[in-house]
Amino acid sequence: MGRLIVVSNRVADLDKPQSASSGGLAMAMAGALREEGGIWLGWSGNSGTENLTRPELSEIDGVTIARLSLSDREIDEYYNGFANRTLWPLFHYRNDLAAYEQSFRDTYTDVNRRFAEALRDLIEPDDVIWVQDYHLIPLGRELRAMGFTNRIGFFLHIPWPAREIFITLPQHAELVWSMFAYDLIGFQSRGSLQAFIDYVSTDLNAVPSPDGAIDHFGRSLTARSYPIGIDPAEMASLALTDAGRESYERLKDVHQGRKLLVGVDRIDYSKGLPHKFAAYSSFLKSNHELHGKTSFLQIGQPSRSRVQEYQELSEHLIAEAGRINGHYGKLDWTPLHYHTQSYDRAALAGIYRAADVCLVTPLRDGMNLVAKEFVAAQEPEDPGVLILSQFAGAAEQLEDALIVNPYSDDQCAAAILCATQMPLDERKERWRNLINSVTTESLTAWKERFLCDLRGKDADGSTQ
Ligand code: GDG
Repeated sequence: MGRLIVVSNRVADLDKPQSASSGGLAMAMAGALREEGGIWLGWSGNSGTENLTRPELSEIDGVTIARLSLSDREIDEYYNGFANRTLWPLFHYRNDLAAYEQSFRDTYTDVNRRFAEALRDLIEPDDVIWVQDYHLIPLGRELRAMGFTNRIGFFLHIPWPAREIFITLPQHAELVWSMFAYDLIGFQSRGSLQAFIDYVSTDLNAVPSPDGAIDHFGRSLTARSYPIGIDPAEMASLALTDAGRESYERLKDVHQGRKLLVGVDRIDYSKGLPHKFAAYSSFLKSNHELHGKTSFLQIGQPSRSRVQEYQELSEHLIAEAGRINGHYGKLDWTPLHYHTQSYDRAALAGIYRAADVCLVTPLRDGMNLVAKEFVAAQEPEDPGVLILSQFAGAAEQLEDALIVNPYSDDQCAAAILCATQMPLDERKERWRNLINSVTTESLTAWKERFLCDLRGKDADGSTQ
């Protein structure tokens, strides 16, 4: 069996697996590669003029890590530009925020070509190549142009938007054309897969077969949904480490006699943080008798702080948190604790375990791993309640959460009330169903399903 080569924008610090800087994708890929072995290529996170075409190689846990540098201009135009100011907002239904600058698009293409060049000397004939996420959509096309006939798969970690949104991207046709270089494309949810199929059937007149095969541009691409998961046993045991117990016990001690609500998000407009604060404010407004009996700890992990919208959001949230505490706080009660710092994963697991309610209310999210991590860290005899946005991919699987529309303050406030009052029997029953789903659709299951489908195709695109 050929080796696995994973390519993503960034590579994680495999030697610091519990570090706070590792985002959802990095955590997921680190777990998958550790089990599988192989090569992981990505940007080092540094700017520089060295290692631009020849990646710096190192070996950790049987995985070869290949790190590329980007120049300052590339970081601005490819990473902060086309990836995070064009595709990210658009794919999260914020086409009002999407910037369409030619230089962004050109540098995005150039950097994808550079990633392909960096791979040229690493690829052997039997290798399977698995490209991750929106930063690298055209990479498969670049590799095909160099003559590689290996099996190449692509997984999109963020939502694929509805056709009406997607076609506002001036280069939509070119982007989809480049996707037909892949043998297999994975989406997080049935909703995202359906949106992609709507596009190819409407704009390309292509009709997918029942198993997801789409023939067009002289190639056969298979498109399916592969909901990403977590390692639930790891999360449960992290909660019981010394660091996990310490954060758990501190919170239990400080919030004795209160219901503790918790939220954990990157500071990103897709995560719906202002709406979440408004919903909590509305809950406080209509439930005076619960003042002093509920506290909300929101962890906001700083993110993409070189992009203006993120700076503005960050300032807005600090002001809102101050407003809520100024309005509702008492001498012995702070209604909202808003922490803009990162915790290591064990501390985070302890925080999840101490929470009575977890609020996961993105306005749009490919999957959302926090929802699954919260479920995995619960105590089976006294589990907390998950409140989950209907617009997170995770809502397709975690049906026993309290599913809400994050745009409705009233609905979210009602869900907070319901969650804080929920009887133990109902909490246990909901949690049993949630943990079943998190355990069955784990990170390992996700990786194995995708790689099995990717490896199960002949190089010419026909199914074995
Ligand atoms: C993208 C997609 C998809 C957060 N704060 C801290 C911290 N985190 C960790 C969480 C979780 C991860 O970051 C966030 O993952 P999400 O899935 O919630 O969101 P994105 O970063 O937007 O991830 C998303 C994901 O890719 C995977 O495919 O689910 O839809 O947008 O693991 O625990 N970790 C630590 N300290 C923090 O303060 N250590």
